[in-house]
Amino acid sequence: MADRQADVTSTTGNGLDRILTLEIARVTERAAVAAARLRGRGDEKAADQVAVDAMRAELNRLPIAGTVVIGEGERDEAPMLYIGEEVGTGQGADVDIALDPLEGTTICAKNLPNSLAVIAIAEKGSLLYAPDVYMEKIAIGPGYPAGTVRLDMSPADNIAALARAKGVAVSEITACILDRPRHARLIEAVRATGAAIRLIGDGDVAGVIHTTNPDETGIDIYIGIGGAPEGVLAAAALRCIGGQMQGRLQLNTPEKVARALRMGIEDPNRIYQMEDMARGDVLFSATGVTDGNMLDGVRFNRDAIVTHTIVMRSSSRTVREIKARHQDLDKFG
Ligand code: VTB
Ligand code: MG
Ligand code: MG
Repeated sequence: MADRQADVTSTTGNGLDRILTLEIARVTERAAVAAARLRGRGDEKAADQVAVDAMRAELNRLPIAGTVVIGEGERDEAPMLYIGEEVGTGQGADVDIALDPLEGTTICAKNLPNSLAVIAIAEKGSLLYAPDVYMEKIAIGPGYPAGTVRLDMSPADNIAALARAKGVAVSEITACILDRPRHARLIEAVRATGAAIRLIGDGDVAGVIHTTNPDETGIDIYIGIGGAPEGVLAAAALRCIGGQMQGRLQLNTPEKVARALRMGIEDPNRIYQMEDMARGDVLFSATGVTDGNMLDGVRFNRDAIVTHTIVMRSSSRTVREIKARHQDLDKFG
């Protein structure tokens, strides 16, 4: 019996236990439902807080000895799910966890598309321990030759290379970029190529994931500077679905360089490949909070709460979509 239990959560052999693949769906489902109750109420902090509380409660039921390595901020700054917090029952595999209980708090508060509850679980030591700074990112979906896009190429060259690899005109490429003043030059450079831009208010984890299915989402490439934690989460997702991504931390002050160094980052200018940000076996789950291009938001029906989740595992490259009808409504408070 003891052996059996150990087996259920072992990280040996094929990586993380596959049972967790389905278990983590519950974690994002529950966070998404909590946040969705506050959709469109204009209160991002409240929505974020309920998502954090809900995610933590469900996470602590998982048979893992988990450590949050990408979380809601460094200790003392965030009340819960801070970097270094231990989660899970403590009985089970030692794993690292990256999470964002509500990715796109503003989107949720305004009830705009693509806010998500997200989590990634990986073998100990296999996620990039990134400080909460900005990261420059570039990502495309699967099916292109390795190195098609690169952070050390100009935006115009990247768009041209992608169009060539896809076999379409540059004008048929759509880039997803966060709508920020810091991207004024990037936006200008991409527009000058003739490509289209989907400007998003927030939510670049979704932006990166959307590149994996351009037929459905209309997005071919994600470019620009967003949060480093969101970069690691996006890399974890792409490891499972397939695709290419690079990231470079924006360590532009001595204080940030020092903080990164304390987290083990010695070269502040390093370009990280997707595999450097999320190695080994990785499990990823995202549940839609608001309606989006890939996932529906939570529905509160009379007799059930309906959630839409994508769960995946890198070692098998399995991608599952789970539409769940939750009828035990008390569970969600
Ligand atoms: C992005 C986006 C997030 O932060 O990472 C962004 O994906 C970057 O920060 O949803 P700024 O808002 O400061 O530009 C979010 O918007 C919030 O986590
Ligand atoms: Mg968050
Ligand atoms: Mg976020």
